[in-house]
Amino acid sequence: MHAWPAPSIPRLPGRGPALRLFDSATRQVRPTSPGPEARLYVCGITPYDATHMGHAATYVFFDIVQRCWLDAGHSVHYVQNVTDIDDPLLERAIATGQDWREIARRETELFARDMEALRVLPPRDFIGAVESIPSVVACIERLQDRGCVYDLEGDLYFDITADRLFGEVSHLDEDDMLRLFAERGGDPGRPGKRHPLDPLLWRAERPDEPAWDTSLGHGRPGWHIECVAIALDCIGMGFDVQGGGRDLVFPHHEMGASHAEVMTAEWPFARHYVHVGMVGLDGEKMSKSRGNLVFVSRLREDGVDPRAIRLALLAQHYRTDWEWTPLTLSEAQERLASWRAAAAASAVPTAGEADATVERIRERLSDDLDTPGALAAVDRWAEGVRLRGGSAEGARAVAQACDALLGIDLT
Ligand code: 5CA
Ligand code: ZN
Repeated sequence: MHAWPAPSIPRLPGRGPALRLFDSATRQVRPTSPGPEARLYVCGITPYDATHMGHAATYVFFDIVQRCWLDAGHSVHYVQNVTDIDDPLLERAIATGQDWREIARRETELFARDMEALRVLPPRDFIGAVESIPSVVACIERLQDRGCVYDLEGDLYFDITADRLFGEVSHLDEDDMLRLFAERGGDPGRPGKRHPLDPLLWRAERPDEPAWDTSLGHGRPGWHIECVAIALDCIGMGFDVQGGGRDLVFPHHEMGASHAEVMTAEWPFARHYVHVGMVGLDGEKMSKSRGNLVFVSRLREDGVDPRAIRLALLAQHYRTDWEWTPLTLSEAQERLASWRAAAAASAVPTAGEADATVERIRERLSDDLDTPGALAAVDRWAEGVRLRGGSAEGARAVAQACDALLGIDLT
């Protein structure tokens, strides 16, 4: 698949500090320690509807991860999947009478336009589930060689008892696992399974469902193995960060780690598992199935500046759950106007203050992506310029840092 065009990023003088991030598996903020090339996998969309603020928050925060690594002197190999075959897509196709492929194509294209408008750096590899079917099949065959796959009426399941470390990502007790598994696409009650939590690797063909002819028979991939196959193909075991919204901690990222570690007999799948809090509306998680959505594309159509949308997201700490309200957007619009006014100012030289602001942005972001702290530093600088004036040189330095680190172009 083709991702979207990359925005340009100014290079800042000096280097940013090492990025520290909260890892769900070890439940602490730890330094990331990438090699010259940092490896990032973020779970992508299931393209059956437009990009809502929850999706946008997830991709904008991982965009900050990438920008921090670039600023710290790493190159970044960023991989993102598109779950372009799965139950929700087929259900939407039946409900609307459209072809599932056409829905997936159209919504993926709209997502790319939204990401471009939000100045999100594109992944180097942007890979659909359908195009990764041969890799998925190879992964399932490797798991079969390990003796941890069983057949139930043609469907293939992974035996979670093969993984001694099962639970290492989510640390949930079994009751919570069972509840979340049922809520998030699992089938704990299916008769004949060895363990209720065993996840589906391969789904045999059903009437009126698409299927692919493979050495495993006629069928389609399960969900978790899709991300494992794509990640291992593109960036291999032990990559730096696997990311997504918090709804993916269990079962998706738990199962992915389990599949990959049993398959390769290596540990870990990812060195950090990083999760963005849920964005809600009216007290409920924003989701396609609940229908309580604010879409990026709708706001753009209404003429909202995408930079204000981005600033509205960055005003939250990525780990907290929060609600989108009209005030979230109006505050971001005011902030954007104040920053732009300061960036355009050029009077008394106060370049020192500008340099301190740039260092403060770097320092706040490297501390587990404290975007509210980084935004407050720019607010203080803009307020200083408003009260006392500022130099053109200082304004350029802060504007470049806003562009490079926060993805906000103040021109
Ligand atoms: N295709 C799978 C991942 S492999 C999937 O979860 N697709 S999705 O379209 O449902 O979500 C895309 C990304 O947005 C995921 O990382 C998901 O965790 C995140 N996400 C979904 N809803 C929200 C929300 N309300 N708040 C924050 N992030 C969300
Ligand atoms: Zn995924």
